[in-house]
Amino acid sequence: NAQIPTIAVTGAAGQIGYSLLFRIAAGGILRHRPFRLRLLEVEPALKALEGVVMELQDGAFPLLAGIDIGSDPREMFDGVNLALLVGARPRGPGMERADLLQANGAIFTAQGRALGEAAADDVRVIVTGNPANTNALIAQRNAPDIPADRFSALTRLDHNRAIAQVALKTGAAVSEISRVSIWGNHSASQYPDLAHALVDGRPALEVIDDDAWVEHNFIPTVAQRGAAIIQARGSSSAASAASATVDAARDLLHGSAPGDWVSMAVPSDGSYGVREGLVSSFPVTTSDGNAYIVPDLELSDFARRRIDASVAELQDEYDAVSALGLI
Ligand code: NAX
Repeated sequence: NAQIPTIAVTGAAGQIGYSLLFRIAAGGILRHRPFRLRLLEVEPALKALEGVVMELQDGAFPLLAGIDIGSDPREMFDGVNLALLVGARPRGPGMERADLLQANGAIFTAQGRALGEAAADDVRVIVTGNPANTNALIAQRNAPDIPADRFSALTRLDHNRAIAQVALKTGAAVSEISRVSIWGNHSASQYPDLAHALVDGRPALEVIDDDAWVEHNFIPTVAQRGAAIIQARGSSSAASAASATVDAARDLLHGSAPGDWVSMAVPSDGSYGVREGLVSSFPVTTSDGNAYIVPDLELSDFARRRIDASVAELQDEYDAVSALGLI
């Protein structure tokens, strides 16, 4: 039935997939209408994925109208309205950054092309797999028939981590914290920014009243949270990454909260001096599947330097994948 929306998830047999699929199935993204899932994995992981499908069936989720699995992106992306690109090649021991970009380049050029050929006209694409910004850039550039602004990379986990740290510091409820921003790359160079954030309607920096904490505790804690979780848990953040992926997709389709914004890495339109086309994180409002960069925020010299440094890293990645012929 062509009426039923279809959500594709790649890397569906992985760690994030194991949390993500059940959140989606329970109505985390499309909340009131039936949908289908298309799950893409590499061939050797399809058997494990069959087990996940059995568990999804056993959830008896009322909105889950059907599940297909496969290893051919062209088939799995056929007619999809939302594609969550989670599967990626992790950095192995002794792997140089160029090797990582090349390995992921092979995945995201193929998936970009397949999306361009097969996805529905209204497709939206969110890339969670790392290096997320540059993987999104590669997919986008290999799908020239899909408008560039349909592609984004996930920095919502960083955004949520920033809210959590402010809640812990101030004792405020998460729901009282708004207008937190993540700028730049989803990497340790990102700039988590509280300059415009509010805690219960008051400027967060006034409520916190501790600039040293912001610079020396908040920023590094948010930017290096992924490493801290690996250290503690012995494997990388998965449930929180799945939760953030659901948040990002839900807000993209249904809209960010009035008076608030979210963070997403989107192809730059040149805003805030970020070179046009680079997929960089900005504060954005969302509605009906579109993200709009929040305009006219004032940036301090410190913010400017931090954003420029992270964007320089994105430019390096851009130059590297360009030299490899991936975009
Ligand atoms: P896993 O290694 O558990 O799962 C990845 C899955 O992707 C595997 O099952 C693998 O077979 C599959 N895969 C690989 N190549 C594929 C292809 N060409 N087509 C379809 N599937 C393919 O990793 P997991 O912990 O689930 O993490 C997935 C990705 O998310 C990683 O790249 C990870 O670095 C990234 N993350 C991104 C975050 C973000 O905030 N943007 C945070 C969490 C996470 O680190």
